[in-house]
Amino acid sequence: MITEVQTKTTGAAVPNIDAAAHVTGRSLYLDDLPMLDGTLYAKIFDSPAAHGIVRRIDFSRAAAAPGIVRIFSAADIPGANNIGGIFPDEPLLADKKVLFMGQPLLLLVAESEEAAEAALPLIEVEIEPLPVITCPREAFRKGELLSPTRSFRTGDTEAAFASCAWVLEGSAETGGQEHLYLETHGAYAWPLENDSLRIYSSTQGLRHVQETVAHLLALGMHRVEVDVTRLGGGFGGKEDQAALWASMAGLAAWHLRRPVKCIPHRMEDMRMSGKRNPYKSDYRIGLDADGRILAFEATYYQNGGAAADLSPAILERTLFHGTNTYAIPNVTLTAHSCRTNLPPNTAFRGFGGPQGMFVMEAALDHAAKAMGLPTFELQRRNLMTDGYTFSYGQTVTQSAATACWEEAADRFGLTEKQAKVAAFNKANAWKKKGFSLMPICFGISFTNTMMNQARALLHVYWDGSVSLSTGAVEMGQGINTKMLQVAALMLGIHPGRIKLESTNTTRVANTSPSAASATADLNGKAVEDACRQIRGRLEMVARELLGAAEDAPVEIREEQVSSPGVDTTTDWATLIRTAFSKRINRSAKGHYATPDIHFDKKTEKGHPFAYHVYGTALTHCTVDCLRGTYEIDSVEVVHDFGQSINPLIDLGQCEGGIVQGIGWMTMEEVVYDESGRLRSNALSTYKIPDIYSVPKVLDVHFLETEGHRLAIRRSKAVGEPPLMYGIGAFFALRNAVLAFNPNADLPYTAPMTPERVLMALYSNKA
Ligand code: LUZ
Ligand code: MOS
Repeated sequence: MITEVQTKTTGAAVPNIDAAAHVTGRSLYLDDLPMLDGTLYAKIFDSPAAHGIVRRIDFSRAAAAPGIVRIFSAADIPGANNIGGIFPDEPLLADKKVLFMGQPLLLLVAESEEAAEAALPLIEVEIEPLPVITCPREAFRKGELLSPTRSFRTGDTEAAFASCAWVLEGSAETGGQEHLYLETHGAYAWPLENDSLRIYSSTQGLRHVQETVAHLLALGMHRVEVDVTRLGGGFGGKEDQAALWASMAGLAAWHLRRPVKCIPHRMEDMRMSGKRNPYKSDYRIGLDADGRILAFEATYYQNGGAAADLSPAILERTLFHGTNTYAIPNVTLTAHSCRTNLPPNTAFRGFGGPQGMFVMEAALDHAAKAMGLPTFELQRRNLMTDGYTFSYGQTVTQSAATACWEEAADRFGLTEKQAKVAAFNKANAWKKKGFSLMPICFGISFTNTMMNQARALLHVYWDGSVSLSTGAVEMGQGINTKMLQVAALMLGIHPGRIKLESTNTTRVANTSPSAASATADLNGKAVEDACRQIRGRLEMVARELLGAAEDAPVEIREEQVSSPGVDTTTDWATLIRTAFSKRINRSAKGHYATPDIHFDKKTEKGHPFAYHVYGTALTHCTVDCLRGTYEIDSVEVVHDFGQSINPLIDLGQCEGGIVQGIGWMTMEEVVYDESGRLRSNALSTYKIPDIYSVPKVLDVHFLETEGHRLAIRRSKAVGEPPLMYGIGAFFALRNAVLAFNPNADLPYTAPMTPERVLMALYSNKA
């Protein structure tokens, strides 16, 4: 398959530059940093109650325990006791009131991690309980909103419903999802001279960490340097929430003037950190007799947890993706961000988009079943084409929705496979197969226009080697390899000459988080800008060196510098040494801000996305109807990568996203009990996909396409969109259950765990 990928796209199959270090264990993660003498360890004491008033907290015995250096409480914070990003509504250390189980109350700092852990049970706390809310609908009924309700509207749904041949309504639910980055959260803070700190953080968002720590300590941001080499995964979990751990380490290092490490164990990380927002939603869909959707309404109740975190932004993306890839003339979408007594939920690959798309797919499936049509017929009839205007005002251009769909149906033999599934189900009493199609459409850009900017810093050294810093964070997604490719292509030199530096706030400031699938586009275009500046200066030097005319074009390719019609070349190293002797600047700072995008939150209209990414997945599964267990037989995809700059890396992102999406839709079940306690608090109780649950066939075909001019080298963003193919697994499984028991009671509630499947197989709809 990889050979096919290579020949079918323009990109180079440059291996991930981290690959060798990863497989030999030499890549450096936060906890691999050499330890400074005198390093202390910080442990968080977190709330044992989900909601209540702190009546008494006594840490005198813990403070006297061996190895304890100091215990910090909210009173020790010199500046703002806040880690909230969008709203300042989340204290670093709770004071009088706790809002979720796992909320930090105290910070223990000790000479060793063991000493800190040993002292934790010596802390005494009395919390007067208050009522605990875990359900977003209940929170909504009680007026507990994290941010104002938002609505996207186009056309007139009420009038349209009156003229529909079919109107169906119902509810849909999706669960949370634990990020389960292989590397947990963490930070290592070093006090520096002149009232400064350096923080090594496992974060996707350096700016938020820098700002939070600075303001916590009542410092200017210039006194806090944040450095990131790489993360062992982020998936959105470290977009904003990394600020907690960095603030803890920073607070202690600041007071004690010693280096402090704060890295949670897996169960602490799972207990204290937020996850993908669960949603409960209602929908109403209206269609004409031919199955064209005339009207769609949805109301989303987002489970935000106890503080806003990124939930209001996530809510916005739910609205943007509420109609997925369908052209619907009349739309009303309403979204509530609801405050519950759970850890604040946060960004997770897809950022509210998958939650919105699931509701749309549930409504379509509901309608198809009522009309006696295969769901894919309704999906196909409603695919949007160029000229459709989304409820938020952006008009579709370069839609690849139909192209992906038709190619998938053709290439993977939809009609034959449909017949095969029917024949299998006829021949087998206790095993049933199901399949589904899942078309996706995902908008690329931060929905907050301001965030769509990036910078890069490039130095060419005396020997012609190159140092490249960007605002992008490498978290396993291969961003550094892509940035290196962009620079090598732009400068016309061998990739081996270029080194990607750590991400550091003193080299590239005011970064947007590596998120929104936009990191390669934004930072790559900033790299292009820096390279263009350097090339412009070098070309003047080259003309002189080659004896070319003042306006002659100069080529730098494969390290050779030439000019058409000039009978000589020179090499890159010579060019650079000459530039040096002529005292030409060989450093550049690149900047990029996505053009053409805007959004007006008052009218809820605009053009928020640089472009959209499209694709279609065909998913097959087999259910064991005695046991309720199942297997995903195949996921076959036609995906719109544009002109992939690195098909190997993009394929990896696609495969990983699909498996993560299937996990969310099928086996990953975040469970909090009524007291707000996380029951799925370890890998023994929270099941993520393993090698056995990966689809046995995972075939990703690259759509032949032009790409988009706002995508880096026309290579479209790939981080998040493939996750939503996983939604297809839910509907494939649902169809298999219905093949066994057409009267099964099977609400649109994800995840479709084996337990749910087993109960449904032998259930009866009232
Ligand atoms: N983060 C963010 C994101 O702040 N805004 C977004 O639109 C977004 N989208 C996806 C992932 N993270
Ligand atoms: Mo909620 S537990 O759906 O009111």
